[in-house]
Amino acid sequence: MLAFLLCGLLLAARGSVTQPVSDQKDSSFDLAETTPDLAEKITETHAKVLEIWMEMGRRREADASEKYAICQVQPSASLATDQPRVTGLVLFRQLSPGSRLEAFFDLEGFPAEPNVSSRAIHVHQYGDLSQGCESTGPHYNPMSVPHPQHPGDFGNFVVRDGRLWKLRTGLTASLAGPHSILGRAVVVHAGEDDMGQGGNQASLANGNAGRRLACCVVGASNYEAWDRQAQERKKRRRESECKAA
Ligand SMILES: [Cu+2]
Ligand SMILES: [Zn+2]
Repeated sequence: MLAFLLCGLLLAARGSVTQPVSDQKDSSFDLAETTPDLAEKITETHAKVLEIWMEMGRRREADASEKYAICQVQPSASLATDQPRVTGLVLFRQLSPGSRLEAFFDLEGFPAEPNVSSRAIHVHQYGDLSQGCESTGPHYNPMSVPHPQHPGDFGNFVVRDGRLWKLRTGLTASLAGPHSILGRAVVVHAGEDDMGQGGNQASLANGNAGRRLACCVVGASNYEAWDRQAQERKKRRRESECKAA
């Protein structure tokens, strides 16, 4: 791009100074000597183009900064003693402010039922765990839309042998901008999300996902936890490929 602009400038300069000297036998000339004003203008323009180019580069770099977040899931403080105590991690990565969010869920402590079950996970409005997960408020809903269109409506997750281990990509929640989920809560529910199909008011507010088992506050982090889980996922994939072979 820069090379193209400079070539354009040089050609324009040549075009404008070639005409008056076209009758000379030797057409080579010193631009600065022939038209000092023009040479100065080209130098100025060159400097301006270079400055714009470097500014664009700086903005690109700033935009490309990846964001990471971590949420350490703990059983709700207000949970009855007969309820499962779910713990674990939810990790987030966003490659640039405008890109879709990736989230990795690693939770354990669900009842090890013989059948596979499904549990809802959402982002709730407040990062307030003072009354357990009950004080995290309703679903985070900055655009005042019905469930399941909230940015933190992560949907249902399959639980096998009491464990949930899942990477989700293409999520609309964000770690940047006015609707960032940083400082808000991730809530793990006892039931399944009806995805707004329950036919009642609650379905369009929270998907009738049932009791709040566990929760955490989303905090900014560096890349390390994300990279560790990526390594672990690679290792597991290799192991399952070896078993299959
Ligand atoms: Cu919820
Ligand atoms: Zn929702």
